Amino acid sequence: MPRFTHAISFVEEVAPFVRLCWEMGWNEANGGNVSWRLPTDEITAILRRRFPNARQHPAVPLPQPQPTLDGEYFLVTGSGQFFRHALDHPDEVFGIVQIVDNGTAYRRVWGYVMGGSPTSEFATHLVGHAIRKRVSNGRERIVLHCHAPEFIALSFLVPLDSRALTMALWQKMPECIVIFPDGVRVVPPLLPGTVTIAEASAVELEKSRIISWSHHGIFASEENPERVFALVETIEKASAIHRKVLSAGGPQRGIGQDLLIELADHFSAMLVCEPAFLKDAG
Ligand code: 2HA
Ligand code: ZN
Repeated sequence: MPRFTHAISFVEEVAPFVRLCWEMGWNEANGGNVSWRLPTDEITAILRRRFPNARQHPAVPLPQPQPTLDGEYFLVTGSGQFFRHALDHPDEVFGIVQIVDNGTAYRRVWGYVMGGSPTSEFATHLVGHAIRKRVSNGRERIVLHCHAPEFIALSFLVPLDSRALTMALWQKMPECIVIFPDGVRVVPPLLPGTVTIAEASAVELEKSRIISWSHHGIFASEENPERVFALVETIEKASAIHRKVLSAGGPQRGIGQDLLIELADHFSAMLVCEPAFLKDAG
């Protein structure tokens, strides 16, 4: 495959991952969305240099003000856009917006060339960004929402309970407790794109980078496209193993509590936080 290039380095970096999400079967048609909080100095320099005559767009009010994100720039997939088209039509699939007016509105600054606007889930993404920016001291910058099939399947098979889901996944592969010690936090089935699901998600995002929108998909926060992809990939792999095990009659055993404790100790330098579910269970 020829290397993908783009005038905006952030589009060049994220678009191949977005396309890969479609290839993985995680983002059919217009399913899913991604938003990336860009470093302000870098993106303003790029926009000034590459698009000096960009037109000023009007401010659009946000349903939930986010004062801690005022002034921030976000690269966001457009409403109704297909992940499959990320490499062929990046200027349609993606746009860049800036949060303005003390966090009460956004305005488009680049992209969405066929018209359009950020994803219908943008308000929820901003809730996620505001919380995870604070909790991670600014490390986490990108939110990815996918309809990962094995992960969704589990919401029909296991209790809608954060501990039960997390333990089931941790017990399937040694990597899991190391890669997501914060666990997966479950949000009940709620209407997508609403303030209600955003508020329920906010409660869980205080505790983990990863939430399950039950019967709908995964919503995960990380530092950059590579890392958020790897996080979802690992969770989806463990979900597939768990689903296979359930399909074969259910687990006869799992990676035991002692080995989970050893794993968390041995790789403690790599963990983003203490594995709270493990400690509570022990
Ligand atoms: O279609 O995935 O959650 C976009 C979505 C809504
Ligand atoms: Zn969705």
